[in-house]
Amino acid sequence: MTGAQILIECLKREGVEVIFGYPGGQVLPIFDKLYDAGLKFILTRHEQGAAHAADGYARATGKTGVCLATSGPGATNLATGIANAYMDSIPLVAITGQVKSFLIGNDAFQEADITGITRPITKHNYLVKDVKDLARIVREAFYIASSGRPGPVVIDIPSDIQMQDTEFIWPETVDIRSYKPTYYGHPGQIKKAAKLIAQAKKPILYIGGGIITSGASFVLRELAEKIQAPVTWTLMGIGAFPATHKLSLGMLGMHGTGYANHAIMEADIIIAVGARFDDRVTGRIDTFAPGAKVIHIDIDPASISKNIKVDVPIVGDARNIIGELLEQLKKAPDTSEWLKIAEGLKRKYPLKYKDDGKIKPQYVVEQLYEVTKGNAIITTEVGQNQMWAAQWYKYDHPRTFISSGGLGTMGFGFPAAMGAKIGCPDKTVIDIAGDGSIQMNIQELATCVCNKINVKVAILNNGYLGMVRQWQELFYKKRYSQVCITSPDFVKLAESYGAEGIRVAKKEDVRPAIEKALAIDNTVFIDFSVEPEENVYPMVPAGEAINRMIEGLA
Ligand SMILES: Cc1ncc(C[n+]2csc(CCOP(=O)(O)OP(=O)(O)O)c2C)c(N)n1
Repeated sequence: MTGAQILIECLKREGVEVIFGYPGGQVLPIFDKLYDAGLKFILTRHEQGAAHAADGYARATGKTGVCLATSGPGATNLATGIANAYMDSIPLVAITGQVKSFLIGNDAFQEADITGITRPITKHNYLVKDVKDLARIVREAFYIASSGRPGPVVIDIPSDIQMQDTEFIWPETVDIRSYKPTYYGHPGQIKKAAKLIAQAKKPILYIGGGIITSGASFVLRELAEKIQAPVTWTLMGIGAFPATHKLSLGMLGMHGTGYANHAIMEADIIIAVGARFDDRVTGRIDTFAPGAKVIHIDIDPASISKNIKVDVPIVGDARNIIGELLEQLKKAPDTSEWLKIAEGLKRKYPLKYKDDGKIKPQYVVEQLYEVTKGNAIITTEVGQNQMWAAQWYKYDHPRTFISSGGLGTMGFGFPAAMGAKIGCPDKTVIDIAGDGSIQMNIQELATCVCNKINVKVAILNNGYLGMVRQWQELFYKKRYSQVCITSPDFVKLAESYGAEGIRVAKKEDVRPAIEKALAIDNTVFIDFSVEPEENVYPMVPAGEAINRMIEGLA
């Protein structure tokens, strides 16, 4: 078989259902074999769109996403998407073409050192130097991408190697000497944690994306109910615990709920699972949860005690460890007083906005929740839209909130929605977008229409790069520098691509427009003219303690 044939055979054996990508000179042999390979291929309109779509597919399904691009500019266009997946620990295999082996290093046409460029933003990467290694490399790439703490893996394949012949040998097993993720926690540490929890008076569960990755939502819920501890989560942890559950405290951090931020500061034990104490969560580190002992469960040993000193570190898979912990926990703590305090905080610091008859972005998100009854997959762009989507839609299931957490990539939500819809065709998929972000990958409208990918885009159109404007308002004396952004006529633009557009300028039209959009069997842009200077509250100023929030409302 040729290298290209081997690649495709390997992808099939890995169970790949769909590849997102874009052709070019250095991947012609692969595209030639794809012609009749029977694999679903989605031709995006930009390689960045392909990477984000593969990422969205992976987040929605739990499977590994695959994207493919040519060398040089094709590969560098993937780089943002690869970094995005890396920051959020998303399993992704990115395949790139490379110039012919003997031209590497010669500044050949469309040569870019993509393994060099992506080294800091991949879990691992490969430059294939011998066609005989290809099958093993593909197998390893999928294994590395999806095991342990998942992440993106790049396979860079020179075009001459794609054409060379060799015998195809499928490696039945993968054995990488230097890579052995730990899945089971240390029994002694688990025992210690169980003991601490049993003595707790004010325990709190602080959970992140790791719960979703490990499929631990169900056992986590069991643990929370058993120890009657309130649960708060990071942006990446949204959906890991039901937002409508009575123990839920919502998201914490910079734009988290007031009650979560106050509660964690009062806790005596923090049980952190699959979360990494990001600065957006802890605020000023030296003031964070002063009275709490910290139990940290994470599959990545490098995450433990990186930002916060941990009392009981447990390395391994969240689902296994929580299961063990449940067995060890003989006696549940009495938290009735603590839950009363948490309830009091909920009453004292509710999420709120001023309803003055204009279209408030929060109201739009609430209506999206009401109309979809919480059953949609929501993707987001980045900025205020993202925070409102996190705050005002209630997520009860894992993999229903898809957002760029670590990198904060504008232009992520729309292609990610495409990928999510391909992975979950029976679900309603809605991208909650800003007027700035949507313009970063708006060309994927063509991909949606051409492939009949029915996603909805709810544009919270405030005429600004809203989140940056908010910072300029609050911290730069309203000196609005380069944040007023013009947009095309989104309705006409959608129509010109063969999609549909709806403009909403009055509050009473919000709900009917959403209902109408959902009934249309096509991609729809709904352009909501929202209050231009609405802010996201509460807000913890950067570098402040997380219970020192700007409330924003009288
Ligand atoms: C690719 C990229 N460039 C710049 C930024 C910095 N940034 C963060 S939020 C934001 C404004 C987003 O504006 P918009 O999409 O209109 O959303 P809004 O905040 O108004 O909801 C910008 C420019 C970013 N996150 N990503």
